[in-house]
Amino acid sequence: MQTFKSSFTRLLIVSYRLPFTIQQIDVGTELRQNSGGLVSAVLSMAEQMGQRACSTTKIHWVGHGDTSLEQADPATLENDTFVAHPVFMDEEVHNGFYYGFSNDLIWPLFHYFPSYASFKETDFQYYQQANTRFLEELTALIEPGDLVWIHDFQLMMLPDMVRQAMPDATIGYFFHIPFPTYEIVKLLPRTWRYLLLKGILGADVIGFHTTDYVQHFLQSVSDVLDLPMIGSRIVLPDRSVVVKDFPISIDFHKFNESSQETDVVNTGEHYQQLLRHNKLIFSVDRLDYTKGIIYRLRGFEWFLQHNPDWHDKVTFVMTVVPSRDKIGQYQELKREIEETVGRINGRFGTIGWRPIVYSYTSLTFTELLALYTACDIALITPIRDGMNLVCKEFVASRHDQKGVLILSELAGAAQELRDALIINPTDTQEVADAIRQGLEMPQSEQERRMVNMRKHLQNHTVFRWSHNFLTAFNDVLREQPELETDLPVQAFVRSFEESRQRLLLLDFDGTLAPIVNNPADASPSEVMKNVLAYLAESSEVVVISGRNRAFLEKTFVGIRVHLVAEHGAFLKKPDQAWELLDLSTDDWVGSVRSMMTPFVDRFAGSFIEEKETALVWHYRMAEAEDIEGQAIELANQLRGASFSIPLSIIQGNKVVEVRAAQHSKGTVAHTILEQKSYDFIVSIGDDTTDEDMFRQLPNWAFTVKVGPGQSFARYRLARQHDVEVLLQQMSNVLVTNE
Ligand code: GDG
Repeated sequence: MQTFKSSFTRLLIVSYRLPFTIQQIDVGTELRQNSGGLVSAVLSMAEQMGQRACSTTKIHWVGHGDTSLEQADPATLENDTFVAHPVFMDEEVHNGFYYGFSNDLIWPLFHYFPSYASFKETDFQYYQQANTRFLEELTALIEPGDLVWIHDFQLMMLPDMVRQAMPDATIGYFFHIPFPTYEIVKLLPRTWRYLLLKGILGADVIGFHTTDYVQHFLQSVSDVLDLPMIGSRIVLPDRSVVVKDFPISIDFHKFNESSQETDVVNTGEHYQQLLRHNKLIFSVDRLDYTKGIIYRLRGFEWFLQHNPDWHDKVTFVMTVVPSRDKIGQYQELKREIEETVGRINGRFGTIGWRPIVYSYTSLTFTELLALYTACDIALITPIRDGMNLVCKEFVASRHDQKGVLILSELAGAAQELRDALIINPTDTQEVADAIRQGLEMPQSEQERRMVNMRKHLQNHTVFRWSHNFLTAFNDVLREQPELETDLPVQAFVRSFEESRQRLLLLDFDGTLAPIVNNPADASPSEVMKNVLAYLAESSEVVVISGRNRAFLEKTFVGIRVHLVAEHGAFLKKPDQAWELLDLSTDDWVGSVRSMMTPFVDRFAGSFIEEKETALVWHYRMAEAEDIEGQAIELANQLRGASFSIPLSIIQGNKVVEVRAAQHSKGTVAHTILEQKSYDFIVSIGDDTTDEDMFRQLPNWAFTVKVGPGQSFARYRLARQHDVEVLLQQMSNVLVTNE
């Protein structure tokens, strides 16, 4: 597997936690590695880099440092792979930033526990101050050619801080926990959510574990910052940001191989002996309410209650790793876990059998692997989890291709490990059923599932994760490209060039002319006017605007374009007078009546009412069972049919009403399309009123939305200026052909 792009001289990782504790020893200090999801992932990556390590390729890691280390000799803060850069801050700032804002607000909120979230203005200030402390440490460190990779929810404001301080820096940001839907983000005060999202957007590449989290993030950015998005890029005024999913993983070979080592095998056999060769269920997680430990216990209890034949034959080894247990909520959770374990063991246990072997401790790597390999089921049931590496490690450890993974659908990993028994952790019965299914699963099925999952993990390792993240920087555009769009420009221009009957439907404000404060001052650039004049010689160019007739006439004087004023009420062809577009024709009435009549015939009691401006099918008195379905059917038939003018079809209370549509950009587009048959249509607009126009066009037409926001259009141009560039490219191709 390839590693980094050599274009980066050094890698600077920034995370709340340093990947090692810096411990006082007799003479000075030394670095010792910690455990943890992020740590495991980056350490694996570091190991790979370390194989080719020389002093210049060391990874610099900036992370929070205990104040006791302030006096440490910097020379002792490095090992063969890393240089550690501890960030120090006042205890009060740290408490508000870490325990407060990060762990008491963002963590519960982003894991969908809003009732656990504590919103404190002072904590937000501490969060800003702490992020600034990280910035200060970084500023002293960054050199040209460095890649700065910032991690996780504790440092959401840092990317933008670095960007402001060093506009040319290359910055990556990875978010390790779930990014929730906008409904959750919206619970944050307006300024906070604005500053947090803006903070993240300081990066060049932003990564999440799953496509869902990416979508949620983009939705929040769109709602809060209203920025245009082109494919996987968010377009800012001076640069664009790549946002993508990068599912984190593990070092497959490390788990596959280490699990076959003698001490692991011996420890596993020892556990099996101690537990009288019962079937083993295993789980390990940090003490946290997101991990679903109580639900898991309830699932196991339900299983025992309904499966007495399994009593005495199965043992659940449940390890909870101490974490944050100075916080009241966590102490309460620990108490509840211990009470529940006690109750279940008391209820089902016997002198010779303890159904749950619970420990509140952390395991050595050997013990962890021994349990991964000795167990029959890994029971991983978080209520929310960004990814969850434990389940991946379990699968990678099963070189024997045995064992069953029961996995919560609410863990990011469930998107990848489809051959697990996927459960919802709050569904006690489902968990219990999965336990039984897992215990009784034939070996051949275990193997089939395990082989598939192992294949996936073998191909999607942590090296691939970091590699993909780093290569995403290749897609970063440091300078705004000439044309920022997802339109297949070449194919588009070719199709324009090859067509004979061309129609260009163009909105005015924000499309042909930049938006300005005083609407009277809006005007297309000279370049734009020339291009329009040129295109109008061989194509039908229609400017469709909400503006009045006088304004449009004055603005486009001397240019032979068609003008549509007041959202479709008036049309002016070149050298002709303005005409009022008449929507009052009742040509449509006969056709609509003939579509409604079969329904009247079929459903006794229903009838057609003919109003002056509308035709209505009433079915209140009809008694057929599926009458509502029939009403939908009629409305669909009407919507699918083509009439002389656009109609509005409304499904009301026991009625289907059809009337001529009001003037809109859609009605005028419809009228224009009726007049001629075109073989090329492009429609460009930035406003919600342009959506009516997009909807009226055939699905092969090029409909293009300018700027941010939801749209019915197939394509997008990021900025108004891009319209000019696109139209220029279209006119260039005609010039070349002359
Ligand atoms: C975040 C997200 C995301 C656990 N207990 C022991 C032990 N561990 C190791 C495991 C695994 C790691 O800790 C836990 O990884 P997770 O993925 O479950 O979660 P977090 O560290 O909380 O982190 C999470 C992760 O970031 C990565 O992006 O997956 O969703 O919350 O490696 O093996 N290791 C040892 N003894 C233990 O008792 N030796």
